[in-house]
Amino acid sequence: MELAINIALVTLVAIGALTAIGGETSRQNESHFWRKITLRGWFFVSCVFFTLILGVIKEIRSNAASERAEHAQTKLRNELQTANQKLESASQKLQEMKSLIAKLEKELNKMNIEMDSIPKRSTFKLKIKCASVPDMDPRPYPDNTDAWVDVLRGSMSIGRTQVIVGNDSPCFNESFRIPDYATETITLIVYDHDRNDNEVIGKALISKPETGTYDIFDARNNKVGYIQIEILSN
Ligand SMILES: [Ca+2]
Ligand SMILES: [Ca+2]
Repeated sequence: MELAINIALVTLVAIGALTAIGGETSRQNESHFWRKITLRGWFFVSCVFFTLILGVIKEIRSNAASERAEHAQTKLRNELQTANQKLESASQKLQEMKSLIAKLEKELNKMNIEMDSIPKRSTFKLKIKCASVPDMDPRPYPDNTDAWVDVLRGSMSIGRTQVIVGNDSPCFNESFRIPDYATETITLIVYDHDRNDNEVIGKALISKPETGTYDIFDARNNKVGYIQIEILSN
């Protein structure tokens, strides 16, 4: 549209100029103003008038275009400012999230360390093999000890062996399942079975269950014998 107006303006100016220089535009012998103007003169006046109209239209359009451009620029500037504010807010949230993740990682590492420090629980079989015990039934009672063993995991009773009658070197060869074991002490309480009661011979304390021989201590903490055990997988 602007191009068409410019071409029209240039054309009108050229036509007006050619009209003005192409012949007389006024009559010198006519005293009345309007009658002084010749037909060529009126044509020239028309060209000037339309040139003026087109010039005004062009200026109005140019001004409107400038206002639109300024408005668009202001809008873009506002949008850019809003986008920058959002970017800054997002950046701040990102920093907060990074710090939260770092804190969570630290907590997770702490929990992992704590979990690693918790003893792993396992289940295994403990076999009571042979033992050596003192003679708890000296004469005139029937000679030799009638031994049996009570098995405990911590304070929990696991089971007991059969009585081996009249033998100071009894072999039990009985296995017991030790469930959910962590760090509890395995206690083997060795008894002598008597007619009316069970006489405690002593205890073997096993803090770390391994196949081997463990000493039996009486109530005065004197070593009175030993007992052999074997640790088997579940
Ligand atoms: Ca006895
Ligand atoms: Ca006995």
